[in-house]
Amino acid sequence: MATVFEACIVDTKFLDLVDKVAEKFLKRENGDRVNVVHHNDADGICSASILKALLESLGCEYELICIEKVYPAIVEKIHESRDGIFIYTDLGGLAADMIEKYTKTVSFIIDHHPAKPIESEKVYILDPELAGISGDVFVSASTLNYIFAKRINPDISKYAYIAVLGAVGDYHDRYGGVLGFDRCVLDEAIEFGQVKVKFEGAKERYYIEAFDDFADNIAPKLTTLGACGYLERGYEDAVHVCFNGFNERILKRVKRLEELREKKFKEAIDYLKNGGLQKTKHIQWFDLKDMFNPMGVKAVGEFCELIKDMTFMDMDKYIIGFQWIPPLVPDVGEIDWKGSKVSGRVPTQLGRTILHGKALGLDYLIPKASEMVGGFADATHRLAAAAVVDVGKERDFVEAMERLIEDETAKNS
Ligand SMILES: [Mn+2]
Repeated sequence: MATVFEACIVDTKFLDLVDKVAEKFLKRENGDRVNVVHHNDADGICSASILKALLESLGCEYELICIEKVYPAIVEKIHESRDGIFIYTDLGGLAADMIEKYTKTVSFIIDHHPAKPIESEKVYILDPELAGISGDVFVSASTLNYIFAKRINPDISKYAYIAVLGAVGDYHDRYGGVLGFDRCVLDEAIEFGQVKVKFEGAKERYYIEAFDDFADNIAPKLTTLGACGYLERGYEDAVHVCFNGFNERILKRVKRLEELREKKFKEAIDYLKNGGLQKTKHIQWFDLKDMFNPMGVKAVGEFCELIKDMTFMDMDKYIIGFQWIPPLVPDVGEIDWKGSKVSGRVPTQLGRTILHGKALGLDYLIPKASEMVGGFADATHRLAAAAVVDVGKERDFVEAMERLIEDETAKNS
């Protein structure tokens, strides 16, 4: 039977990929335990929730493992103590080689970030980017998981609204409304009476019936639970919320975490204004070390975003922030590696120069610079990017990035 997706899409390369990976999964999943490794923001949490619904419907034994970043020490630790098969979701697209190295059985990567293809009997990637479709614009990880899960069990359609929440969590409504495959899933959610659309000026808002609230109010709370509340396992509440809505206890927790973030961000701004902000020719950077503890490392990215246009910042310099990765990962245990998360952002003015092609984007600079100091880039876009490096390599990273910019400037002059 043709689904709504097939009916409206000319190029079926992506749907063929869904079929191929779903078949591989069904072949492997018989009785095996399934370990779901997912990201800790709203999209990652919604992805995990959709997979949880699928795995329960199949009667699988499963575990949800929430992580912030993919790096060798954590992947090794996840695989060394677990049997069964693995699904990495909303992360891992660029880490297929690393994941293959530690996989004894089979790993699936269901991600919408840029991915590196791999020919392997152990690792299978489902990623729209590998079919020439932008995962940043047209397919959230939760939409992708929804399409995958529904291909295996059509009953998953009762959770279409969770995919809408994830897409909004990743700001896929930034052009006025969700697009592409996100839109196909939205249409299903509307058809099944789960979601209604409200038009507000030039923007659509998605009203989620089960929550009696809008997706753009709900999704940030899921991210707060998962990211600000990472070390206290707030993501477990967030998964619960996807199926049951908020209750008073969880709303209180969200509020407390929002207040914690506000206090920590104020302290960090004071630190930057009082000598914490360092400058090179093209870069302004800072190292927060464990200043944001007990918040997860998404915090440094949100912080860069918050300060990027503040008056004490230079309008024409790249922004690089570092935050230590907590050595104790709640679902995984103590990690035998000291890492620092790198967040890159740009002030709006420099952003315009980059979009006009007159300055290098972070999608080039961050992966290159992290490679030069032995680190790993993960999520990379032109105006926002992240990586991990060894603690102690922060200054080397900034110098490497500065050299890359200098080389480019010399080429063009
Ligand atoms: Mn995502």
